[in-house]
Amino acid sequence: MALAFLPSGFFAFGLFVSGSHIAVSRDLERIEEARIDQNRTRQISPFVARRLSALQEAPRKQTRYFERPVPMLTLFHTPGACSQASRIALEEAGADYQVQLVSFATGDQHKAEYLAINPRGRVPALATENGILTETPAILLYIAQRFPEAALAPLQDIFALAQAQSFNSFISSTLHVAHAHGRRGNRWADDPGSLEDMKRKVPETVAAAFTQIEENLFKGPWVLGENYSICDGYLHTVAGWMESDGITPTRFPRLLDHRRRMEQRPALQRLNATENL
Ligand SMILES: N[C@@H](CCC(=O)N[C@@H](CS)C(=O)NCC(=O)O)C(=O)O
Repeated sequence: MALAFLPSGFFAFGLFVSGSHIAVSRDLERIEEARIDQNRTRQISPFVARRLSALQEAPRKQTRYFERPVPMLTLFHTPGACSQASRIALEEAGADYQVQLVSFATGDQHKAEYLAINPRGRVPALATENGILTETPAILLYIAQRFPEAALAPLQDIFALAQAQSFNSFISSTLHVAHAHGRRGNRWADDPGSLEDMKRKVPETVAAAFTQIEENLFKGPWVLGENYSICDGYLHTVAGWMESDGITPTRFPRLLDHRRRMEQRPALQRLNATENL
């Protein structure tokens, strides 16, 4: 895993090549997919279009007989934000990836360079050789499918996979939105009284979402039962917001146990030890 900072390292992604290698034939398949996708991607961002052109040029200029470096997956991430869930999944997958830090303190998410990556101005975004992905549940599923050997989702069981998606969607569309009413109330209201009212309601609405997880959705010892999955890193990320949302974690003993289990996982320990982000 590599780490870089915005904005100085911002355009590094366009040029960066990882130490990982894949067979040329697989690479060419990806280039072909990227070519098919190119028109659509161009509409999203000129930055991505430039990246795809570089990809198309690359195999002709580089080796014919050997494996060649491919662009590294790049996660646009802000410490403490929901992008941590994607970071945990990449680490659990053993992926070769780099992190580009997006600083909310300096408003990086609203700058033109980042809006070219994600026009919604939010993290996470994951840059891949096929284009840029946003929205945590989609990124998590992509990682699970891209690294099937890591067994981060029940890919062969359509019902269990739908349950995983159901869980992640609940976090993204209900729990996270309730949490955002505390700090990002200005997405929905301007009146100071309305903002205060939304903020006051956060401990109640976020706790209601955690109650649903504790009592109904969480199977234990992991979210989906016996097997760890992409849902666990996502749960761990948002459960880490409890204290700042005015919720006492001991109200949710199963989730507290989950927090302890997560902290014992080597992937999380690696992340905490290297950057403590
Ligand atoms: N639905 C998106 C939500 C992403 C989101 O709201 N990210 C927050 C951080 S947790 C963000 O980037 N906020 C920056 C801002 O609102 O300016 C997802 O699940 O990925």
